[in-house]
Amino acid sequence: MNLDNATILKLAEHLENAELQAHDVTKITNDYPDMDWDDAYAIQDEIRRRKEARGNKIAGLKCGLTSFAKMKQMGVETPVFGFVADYMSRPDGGEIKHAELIHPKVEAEICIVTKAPLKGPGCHVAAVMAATDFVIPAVEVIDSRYRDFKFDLKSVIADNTSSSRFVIGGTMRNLDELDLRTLGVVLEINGEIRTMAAGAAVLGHPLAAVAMLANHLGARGQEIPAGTFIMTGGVTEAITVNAGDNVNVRFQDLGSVSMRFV
Ligand code: OOG
Ligand code: MG
Repeated sequence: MNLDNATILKLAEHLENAELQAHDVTKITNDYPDMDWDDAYAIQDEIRRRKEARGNKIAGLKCGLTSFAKMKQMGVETPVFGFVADYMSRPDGGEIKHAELIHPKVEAEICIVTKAPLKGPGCHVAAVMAATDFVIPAVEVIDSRYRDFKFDLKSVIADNTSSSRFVIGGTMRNLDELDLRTLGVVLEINGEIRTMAAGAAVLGHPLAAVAMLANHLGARGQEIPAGTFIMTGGVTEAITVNAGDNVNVRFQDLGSVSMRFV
């Protein structure tokens, strides 16, 4: 760690305020170029602590920048991990207030809920399969607090990987009824197809992202508890949305997830 505790607390407050007040900020690595990965996750952990102290519950964990399309879009090569909180959840088919956000984008995600704890190091796809209770689709609304959605990995980790809203929908299915690699996803906005992909776009297999998350947490002495909702990361690039947009994502074998930005 290169930042002192007072700076970690200050940056967490700065970034969380930007989230809650929906205003953008400059990339924090501009002012703290020596910041390292542990500093970045320590800032994210402090944002999580602030939310929990306020009574918010952690609703799930997320993997980000796991698909080739997203890595290319953001110009990075390493996945990142974050969390979603209860107040970020919106119902399937519901409304999302655009004015509460800065410059939101939507992305389609294959998600799971675990039925057993997962602990790295050494976690792999088969271990994740054994611990998967069911698969469920979601749409994540990401909203980087950084100006023009431009960041580097350390800045985006500190900003809780741009988490802002999420919508779980469709149908839950058992893993043995699905092939997550060939599972097709079609993202439509206002009835127009904007992007599409298959599950294998996420690290070759979406559950590989969960194994990476378990290994990431394991290196820090933590595990994924049983009953955790986990988002494996956008399968396609993220798409900018405006007020008035109707978003509908069709997931093969898992139904669809929709929302309207107002
Ligand atoms: C970082 C969050 C990425 C995903 O699914 O790839 C993410 C960002 O692109 O702002 O949630
Ligand atoms: Mg995401």
